[in-house]
This record gives sequence, C-alpha cells and structure tokens, in this order.
Amino acid sequence: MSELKALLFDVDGTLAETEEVHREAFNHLFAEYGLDWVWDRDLYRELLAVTGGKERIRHYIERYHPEFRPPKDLDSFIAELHAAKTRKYGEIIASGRVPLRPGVRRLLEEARAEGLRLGITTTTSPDNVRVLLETSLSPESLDWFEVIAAGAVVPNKKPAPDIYLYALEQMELEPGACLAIEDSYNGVRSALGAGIPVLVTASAYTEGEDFNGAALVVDQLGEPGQPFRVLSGEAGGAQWVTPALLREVHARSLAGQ
Ligand code: XBP
Ligand code: MG
Repeated sequence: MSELKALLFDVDGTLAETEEVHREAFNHLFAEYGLDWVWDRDLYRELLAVTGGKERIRHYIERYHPEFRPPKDLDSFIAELHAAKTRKYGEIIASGRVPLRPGVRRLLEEARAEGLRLGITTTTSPDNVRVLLETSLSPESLDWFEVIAAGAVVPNKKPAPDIYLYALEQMELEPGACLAIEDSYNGVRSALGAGIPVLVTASAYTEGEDFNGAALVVDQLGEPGQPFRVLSGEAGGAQWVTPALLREVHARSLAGQ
C-alpha cells in the first residue's frame, strides 16, 4: 500500500474563509459598473455550486437576468468585470483582514517538518492564492508548495478532476500517495475523481453539505486547546488534525474502510 507522501490543499474555505471576500469583491464591482446586482449570503451559497468567478457571473446572468445586454460581447464583458473583481479581492486580502483558519499554519509547519510534500489545488485565480499566502501565511510561503495549481491552468474546474490530475502530473505522484484537504462537495468530487482520498474541513458556506465519499469530515483542523468536531468518519480520539492522523485516515481510506 502507498504511504502518504503529499498533501494537496484547496484554498477558498479551506485555508481561510475567503468566500466572504470574493462575495464582497463581486458586489463592489457590480456597483462600480452601475449594475443593480447584489449577491447576498443565501444567493451566494446557491451560486457557489458553480465554481470559478467568471463561470459564476455567466450562470447568474443566464439564470437571473436573461434580458441583460452587455456593452460589449458577453465574454469580454465578463472577463473585464472579473479582472477588476480579482484586483479588488487582492486589495482586501493584502490589507491583512482575513486570517487563516484554525490549525492551518500549524499543520503546514508540522507537515513540512515531517517531510510531507505540499501542493495547492484550487479553482480560484493564481493571483488570489499568491496574495493570500504571502499576506496571511508568510511572505516566503509560496516556496512551501511544489505546485500552485490554480484557475484556468486546466480546461475544466472543480468538480472535474482536472486540477488534481494536473498537480499529480507536476509533482510526479500517484493519487494513492496523496491526501486532499477540501471544504466543499465540489472539491471532494474533484479529488475523488482523480483517485485521491479527501479530508474535509467544513466551512461557513459548506457546513451541512453532503460530503459523500470523504474519508473524514471535521468542522476545522483544530488546535491544542481548540479541538475539532467530527462531523463524519473516525478520528480515533484525536482532537486536532496532525500528520499522524492524516496518515491513519489515508491508510484507512486506501484499505477501503
Ligand atoms: C472556489 C471558487 C472560486 C472563488 C472565486 O472553489 O469557486 O471560484 O469563489 O474565485 P474551490 P475566482 O475552493 O473549490 O477551489 O473569481 O478567482 O474564480
Ligand atoms: Mg474550497
């Protein structure tokens, strides 16, 4: 059986609660463009079923404003709006307002100390990953990850397996040597589609989702003094996620238990 060699981390909702910042940035740009579109939390939760900001805007227009006529062709309009949204998102994150979720820094440091290899597998744009890591983790933390697999580097976004397959190829790893850490069912489907077992840390927008197929679901990675809650699966009495627990979860998952 393969031993665990690498951890592949999702970003939005997993490293930090960034979806609220994405939502704020989308709404900011809609107002700036004179559009009366407002994505409140309930609507945004529904729209998150569509991954990728450009894809989400297109879906929203088709579903809620089919009469909308953009000032230029729709593809260019969405691309321009989305580029401005990415700049706005970057400004907010660079202000340092958004902390990492509990246990993220600790687990990354422990994993590095134990020689586990690290990668990023996300739907969001590469610029967004860079600014979050540099601001909220540490200025040199981009180097902690062998690959930052992000956004449109692959043709199909999550729940398609493409982004995980891309990371495996870049890292020259077999799926059975990895464990994915995700916060959404779209992410679970993407990782499982590539043959990679998944641990879920449910986030503000995904709690209550069905994470069918995940090896373990907890409400957060947890810290000493701030234990996680197990939402499904078996954590063997652990109270926070450590490399040792990840090895156990990984081994059990490969054994089909
Ligand atoms: C995250 C997303 C992203 C962000 C927006 O999904 O769906 O689309 O909401 O990012 P995951 P962009 O956490 O599963 O990767 O606007 O940069 O696309
Ligand atoms: Mg996510």
